[in-house]
Amino acid sequence: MAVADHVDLSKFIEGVKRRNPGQTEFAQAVQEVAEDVFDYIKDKEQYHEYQILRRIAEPDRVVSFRVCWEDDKGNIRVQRGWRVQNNNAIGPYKGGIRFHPSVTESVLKFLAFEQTFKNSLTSLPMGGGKGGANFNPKGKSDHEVMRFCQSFMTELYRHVGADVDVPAGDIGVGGREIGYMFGQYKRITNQFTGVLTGKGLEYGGSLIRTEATGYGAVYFLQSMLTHVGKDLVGKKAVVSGSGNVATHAAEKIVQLGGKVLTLSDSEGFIHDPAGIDQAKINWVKDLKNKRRGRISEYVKEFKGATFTGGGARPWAVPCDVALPCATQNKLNGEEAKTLVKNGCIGVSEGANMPTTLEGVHVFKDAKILYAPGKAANAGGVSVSGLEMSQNSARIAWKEEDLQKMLVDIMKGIHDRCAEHGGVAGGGKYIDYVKGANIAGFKKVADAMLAFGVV
Ligand code: NDP
Ligand code: 2IT
Repeated sequence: MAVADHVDLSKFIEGVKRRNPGQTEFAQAVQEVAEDVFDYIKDKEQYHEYQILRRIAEPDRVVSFRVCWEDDKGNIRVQRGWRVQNNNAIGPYKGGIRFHPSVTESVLKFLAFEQTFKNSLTSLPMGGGKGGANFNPKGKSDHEVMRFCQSFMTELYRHVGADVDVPAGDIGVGGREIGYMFGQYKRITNQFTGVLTGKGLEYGGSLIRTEATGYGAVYFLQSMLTHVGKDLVGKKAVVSGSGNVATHAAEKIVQLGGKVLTLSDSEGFIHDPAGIDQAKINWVKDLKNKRRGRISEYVKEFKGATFTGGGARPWAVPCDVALPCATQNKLNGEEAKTLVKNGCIGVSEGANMPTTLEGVHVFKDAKILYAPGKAANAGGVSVSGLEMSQNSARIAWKEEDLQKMLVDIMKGIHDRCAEHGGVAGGGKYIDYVKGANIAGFKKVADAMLAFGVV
């Protein structure tokens, strides 16, 4: 059978850009995967013949809908909501919901595409999806957030379900928002099912789901360091973000003997040369989750720390390891060069696609330990998968058992990346981007081959 234009990487990328005009984030995510997968499939005719990558890069469906709600002053507000169901070859669609003014269809398509590979890597039966809205929760009252979440779910409920599509949290969506959405789903459908993960412990949530993404990113970093005979003890860490993923990544670094120097938000970063210890991390969690404050407030509380504003990022602070845990494209080629120049040996991405394509190439060329988000931050969705299992079986596992499962899953992801990430003549060096892309692709691709052309 003809191989068509599928064999030429640049033509393939051109086609993705042409079919998805203006969707730069989506094209970037597809390109990053295609750069590795094209090489892998070059002598594997079936994947070409069945246009597997082309099909994974075309979401199964994108649902877009209006979300109307009333603010506290009685104004009617209109937002746009989406659910992108990218691929369900290996399990129900699964992936978070993001509420942020920067949310667009392109952003959600990139996230759903990435999620497909990430979920495959976890070894659990989950397909890839993502959703969200261009709603800004900042400065909104609890009741405004509640009305928005209820309105969002009033449309979303018809597209999701415990065996269909199981959303969870992401930027701007935490325990509060999941509670409001779950309550509305239950009310509309009169069903108590595991339709969302990240739920409260009182109503079907799983222990360690809150911590899992940040902890997992550090476990992955630890596995990479172990592979080259090193560990985290005494290592200086630069962390970006100050939300769920960043604070739990910081916590695990401290637990494993490292020193955390920075945290950030969209306004800038704080640098605390004395180290951000557990008590300070608890203060930041409270600031963000309860008081919904800004990271700049840290310097009023803790002497010796500095705040750099204007949206500055922390990558010029000298460190041994770096964990980007904010959002996409917040670490560019120049910043990647600065990290390498300053002696950074390991980067573990808590966020999704936080490094630009140029930055990725800098890390790959420098051959440092570099874990892409789809591998490093898979701990969150993994424990979501374990939450789904517990909901289906109507049981609740113990914390120590879940901890062990998370550690095992992250180790498994590391080893799958290592299996496919070797580089000819590279010795012990593992290209984790290549390893994650190929291992994630293979499972989904083989399932799709089994189904034929559907
Ligand atoms: P949170 O909402 O808890 O925190 C988001 C953090 O990112 C905040 O510090 C926020 O700062 C910062 N941020 C958001 N937008 C920008 C921006 N445009 N520029 C700079 N900083 C920004 O979200 P999470 O911690 O859950 O998510 C962080 C990242 O981790 C995302 O990429 C998400 O997709 C990814 N992720 C999350 C998982 C989870 O389980 N929660 C699982 C896997 C990945 P500010 O308050 O100023 O907006
Ligand atoms: O990007 C992600 O993996 C998440 N936001 C978590 C998804 C999930 O379903 O737990």
